[in-house]
Amino acid sequence: MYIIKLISIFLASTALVFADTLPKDWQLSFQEPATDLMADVMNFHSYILMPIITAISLLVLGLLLFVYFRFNSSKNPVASTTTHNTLIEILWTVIPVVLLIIIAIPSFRILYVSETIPDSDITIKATGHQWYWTYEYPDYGDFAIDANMLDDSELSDPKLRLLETDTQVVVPVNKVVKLLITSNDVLHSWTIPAFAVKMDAVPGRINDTWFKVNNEGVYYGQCSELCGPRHAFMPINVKVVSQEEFDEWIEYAKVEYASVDKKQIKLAAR
Ligand SMILES: [Cu+2]
Repeated sequence: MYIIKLISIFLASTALVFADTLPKDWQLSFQEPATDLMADVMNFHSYILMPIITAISLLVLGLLLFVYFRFNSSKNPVASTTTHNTLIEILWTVIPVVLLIIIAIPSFRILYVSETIPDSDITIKATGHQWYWTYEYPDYGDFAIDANMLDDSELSDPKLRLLETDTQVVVPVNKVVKLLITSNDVLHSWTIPAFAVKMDAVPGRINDTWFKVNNEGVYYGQCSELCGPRHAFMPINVKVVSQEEFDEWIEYAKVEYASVDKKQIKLAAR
């Protein structure tokens, strides 16, 4: 068990070494978690799944090596004719069942938390299009924001390739954001790895999920449902700011992204 503990500490530490909101060269593990949910997912991975997977792999490798050396034809010229062993057969049925139960309990807990939306402070609606996302803030009036990917020539940092968009989803820090997700054409998926959010955008249907980000910063994700030839070019970019900055941004956004009232245009044309 000591070696399993060492391995799991190593795996957890790799996640810390590569901590950032962007993927890193040679990154082996998750991005730093930005939500409590993602921290739970990472702990589940590092302290339950990885030790079990590692132990099973080592056990199978050990058994293979044992059989290879102990029962090769030079050491064991006359093969045994044994066909059944009740005790071993019961063990190799019961042990995997117990392991699956050990995995299932924390897994279902995380699934329940991710599917149960707490009282939300703000609601955002995301609509997937081939190939960009539109965001609406129904609590704050009638405006919509299109977020298109920036071309390589427009980037401030080459590391942001395929991640940076011209407009950002702005949300306040430490607030429960309820996200409604739908699509205008084909299946897309709204994903931010650091939030543990991945929700399909389905035409004609509204899915919902939520996140509460613990730290200010910019978080990146990409469409995660193969949606067509430009699937890789519809990234997601969430800027998490203080409540004051968010209030200021909302005032700016209401004017900057206001939808054009067609009645007003008609009246003006008369
Ligand atoms: Cu897509």
